[in-house]
Amino acid sequence: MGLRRRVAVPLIIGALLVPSAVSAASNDPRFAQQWGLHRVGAEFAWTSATGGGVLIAVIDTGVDLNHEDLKSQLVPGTDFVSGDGDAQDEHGHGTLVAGVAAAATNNSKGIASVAPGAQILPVRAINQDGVGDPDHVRQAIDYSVGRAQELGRKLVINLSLDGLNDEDSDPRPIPLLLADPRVDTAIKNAAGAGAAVIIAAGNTGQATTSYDADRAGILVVGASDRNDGRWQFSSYGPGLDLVAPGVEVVSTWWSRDHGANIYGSASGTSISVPFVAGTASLLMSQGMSSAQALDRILKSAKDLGPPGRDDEHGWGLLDTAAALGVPRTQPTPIPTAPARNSGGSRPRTQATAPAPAAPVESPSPFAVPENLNPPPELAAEVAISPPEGRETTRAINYGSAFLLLLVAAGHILRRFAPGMIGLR
Ligand SMILES: [Ca+2]
Ligand SMILES: [Ca+2]
Repeated sequence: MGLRRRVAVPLIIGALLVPSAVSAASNDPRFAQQWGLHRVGAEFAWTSATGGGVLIAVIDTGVDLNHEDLKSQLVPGTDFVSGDGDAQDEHGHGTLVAGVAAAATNNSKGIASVAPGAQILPVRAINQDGVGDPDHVRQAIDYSVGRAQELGRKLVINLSLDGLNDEDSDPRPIPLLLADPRVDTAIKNAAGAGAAVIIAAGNTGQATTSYDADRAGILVVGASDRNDGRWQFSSYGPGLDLVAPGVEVVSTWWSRDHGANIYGSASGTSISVPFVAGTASLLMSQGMSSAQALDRILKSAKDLGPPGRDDEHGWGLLDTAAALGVPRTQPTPIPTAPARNSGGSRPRTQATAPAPAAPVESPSPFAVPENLNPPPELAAEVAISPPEGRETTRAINYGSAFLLLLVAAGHILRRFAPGMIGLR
């Protein structure tokens, strides 16, 4: 194989989820399923800030502009893929990312988010196949800076994108986005203009080097699991700044085949990034600069692994509550829409039906390796770039729970059935 330098959205997507219990902190029906949100203590942070006045640019596959749990959160964005100004998601990835950061919260629909008072700027730079052009990403970054200035908002840029393996480079550096000089320049210009830029570490599972020692205003985020360990496919190394929940994270979703207002679960460093982007938004809404916010995020992270910074976990696990200086006591409903405790149904299972992430061979140098759409026959495979740079690709199949979940049939949970498939 020759050089393959593309951008990937490191994510594995699950099936639709049935609603779950109601919480005192939020009446969003899936709130109880949001283990990642609880792990970082976001609901406690809402007592201090919700992100008002901050724009989170989701530079991705677009966002479902009509999603019930997102549409109130959006400001008009654009589309650098088709150039038609319509940032509608045609893949699903961007909708998942957007929901974690800033889905409408306490609206009795769907999920809660880290920064419900922030607004989302949807910018489509990755196409329906998960493939993008670095120049589109560059344009999207520049555009986001301009939009934030136009709107008088502080800016956080969510880049749940990653270069796929640069096979001429061993070890692979992170963030590989900086390998493209156009994207590198745009990111650094944005950071220089006061934006916080949050980038996925990638899902290679490999040790990496750091691309660039000078990453002021930029954080590189890996994925942690429910046990607060590094997710096995989360890239790591000296370029990693911290980790955030990235396994079976529930969020808003879009799929061409599964109707409107859907939800899914996702695993990957892509879905970790918006936890950090949301937290940066909370801090910046309190008047911090991006530099101050990112510094606070690192200093308040919960140390994991060997004491102090280490290459597997960076400075540790994002702790949104600690970053905001808020104790993890009984959360208070966010002020905009008081929560009500209506008793709710029992939590239901969430079938994680990871969807395929085979990196798509493309003439374009950027790609998203996730395919979020479970095929109609209810079986899919997930491909994850393997550790050690081998040419094998781990594949995961999922079972037939998908439609059963659609009818909320109860406690149905199909776990991954591991398999192997060779790709490229
Ligand atoms: Ca909601
Ligand atoms: Ca540590």
